[in-house]
Amino acid sequence: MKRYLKQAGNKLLQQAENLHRYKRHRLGVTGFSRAGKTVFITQLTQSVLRVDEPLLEGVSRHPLVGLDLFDAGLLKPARLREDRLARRSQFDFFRHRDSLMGQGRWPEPTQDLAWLDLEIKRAEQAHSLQRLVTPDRLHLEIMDYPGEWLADLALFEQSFSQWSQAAWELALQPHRKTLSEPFRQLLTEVAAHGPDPVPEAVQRKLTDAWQDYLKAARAQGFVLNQPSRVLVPGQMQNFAMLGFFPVPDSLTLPDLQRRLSQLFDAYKIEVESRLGRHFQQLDSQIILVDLLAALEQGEAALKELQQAMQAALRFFRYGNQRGVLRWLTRKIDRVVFAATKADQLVLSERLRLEKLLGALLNEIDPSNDVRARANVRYRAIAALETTQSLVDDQGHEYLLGEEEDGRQQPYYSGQVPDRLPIDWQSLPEQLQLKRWRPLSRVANVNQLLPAYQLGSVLNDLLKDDLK
Ligand SMILES: Nc1nc2c(ncn2[C@@H]2O[C@H](COP(=O)(O)OP(=O)(O)OP(=O)(O)O)[C@@H](O)[C@H]2O)c(=O)[nH]1
Ligand SMILES: [Mg+2]
Repeated sequence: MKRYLKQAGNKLLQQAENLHRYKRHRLGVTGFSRAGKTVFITQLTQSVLRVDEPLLEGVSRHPLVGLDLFDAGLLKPARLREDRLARRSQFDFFRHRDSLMGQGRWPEPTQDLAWLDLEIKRAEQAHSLQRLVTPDRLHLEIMDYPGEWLADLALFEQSFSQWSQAAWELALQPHRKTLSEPFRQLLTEVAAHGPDPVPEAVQRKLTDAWQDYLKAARAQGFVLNQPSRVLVPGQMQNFAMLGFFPVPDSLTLPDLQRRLSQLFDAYKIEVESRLGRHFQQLDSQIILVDLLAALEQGEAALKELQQAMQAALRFFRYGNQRGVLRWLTRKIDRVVFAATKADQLVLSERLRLEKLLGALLNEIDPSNDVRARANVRYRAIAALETTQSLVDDQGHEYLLGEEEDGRQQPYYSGQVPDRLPIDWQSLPEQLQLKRWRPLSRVANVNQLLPAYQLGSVLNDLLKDDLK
C-alpha cells in the first residue's frame, strides 16, 4: 500500500512538472485538395528542425524570419517526437523532405490522416525564477489529411433531406449542370416510371452515376464534392455507406429516400468519429487557399470555393478562452487565412493578392462572425519559394525559377486583381501564371530553402505559446 501511494505520488508530481515544463498546441492546417497543406507542413518542420543549418547558396533570408523567438535568437533546433505518436499514423516527413528538398519534386496528393508532433524548444532563460514559471517546450501537434475531406464538414449540420436539396441545387448550377446530367436524368426517369420500391440494381446504377459526377466535378477543380470518401476513401474503401446520393423531396421516392438516409446517417457518424473529433480540438488554425488556382479556373470555381469555405468555417469552434476553460473546451483563438503559392507572382503583386484575400474574407465572413471571436489575420504566403522576384533594366519586376522542364528564363507574371468583383473577361490577358518546381540544385537535404512569410504566419499563430 505504502509503495503504491509513493508510486502514485511520484507520478502525480511528474505530471505536474511536465504540465508546467511544456505546453501543447494543436494547429489545424485547413485547406481543400492541392491547397498546399503537405508542402506547408514539410517546410515548417524542416525549418524548425534544421534552424541552424546553412541556407541554400544565393538565399539571403531564413525561412523563419518574422517569428519573434527566432528573430531574438532564442529558438533551439526542434525535435521530431515520433515516440509520442505510437498509436497514430505518422506524417512521413522524411519522404516529403527528400522529395521536395532532395529531388525537386512536389509531394503526392495525401491519401489518409497523418500526424506530426514537433517539440519546439526555446533557449534556456537566464533568470532562474523565470525558468521555474514559464514552460520552455512547446509540443506542436499537426494533422495532415486529404483536402477533399473538408467538403464533408458541411454534412454534419444537415439531415438527408436538407443535404439532398442542397446537393441537387448545386448540381443544377450552370457550371455543374452538364456534368450532373447523366445522374439527374436517370433519377428523374426512375421517379417518373421506375418500379417502386426501386430494385437494388437500379440503386447501384444511380450510385455509380453520382460517383462519376463527383469525379468529373473534381477534375474541373470544384471542391464541394460529397461524400468526399468516394474520391479519397482513406480507411473507408468499399464501405457500403459511401453509396448514398441525393433524392430531393420533390421526387416522390420515399422507400429509396429512407434507405439512403440510413446510409447518410451512418456515414456522418463514421466520418465524424474519424475526422470531426480532431477538428473540434484545435488551438489555432491556418486556412490555406489556392486563390490563384481559383482565378485561373474561373468565376464558378471561385464562387464554389467561397461557398465551401463558409460551410467549413461553420464547423470549427472559434473563441477566446484562457486558463482552465481552455483545457476543458478547446477553441480556436488565432486564425490565419493564407493565399498560398504567392511565389507565382512578383513581390509587389503578392501585396495585391493579400488585398484580394481580404476582400474574399469579407464575403466569406460577412457578419464578422469568425473575426469577432478569434484573432484573424490574412496573408499571402509561399511555404516553399520556388522563384526569385527580380527587377530588369527597365525597372519591371520578373520571376526567375525552374520551370517543369528545368529551364530558367525571366518570366513576367502580370497583374493580379486586388478587389472584388473580378473582371473575368480581361483576367486571362492580365495574369499569366506558371507552374514552378522546387529547386533541383539543392546539394543536401538538410539545407534550408526559402519561404515567403512563413515565419510571420507562425508568429501570428503561435506567439502566445511561444514566448
Ligand atoms: N509555387 C508553389 N507551389 C506550391 C507551393 N505549395 C504547394 N504548391 C503546389 O501545389 C501542389 C499541392 O501541394 P500539396 O502541399 O501537396 O497540397 P495539399 O493541400 O497537401 O493537397 P492534398 O494532399 O491533395 O489535400 C504542389 O504539388 C505544388 O504544385 C508553394 O509554396 N509554391
Ligand atoms: Mg497533402
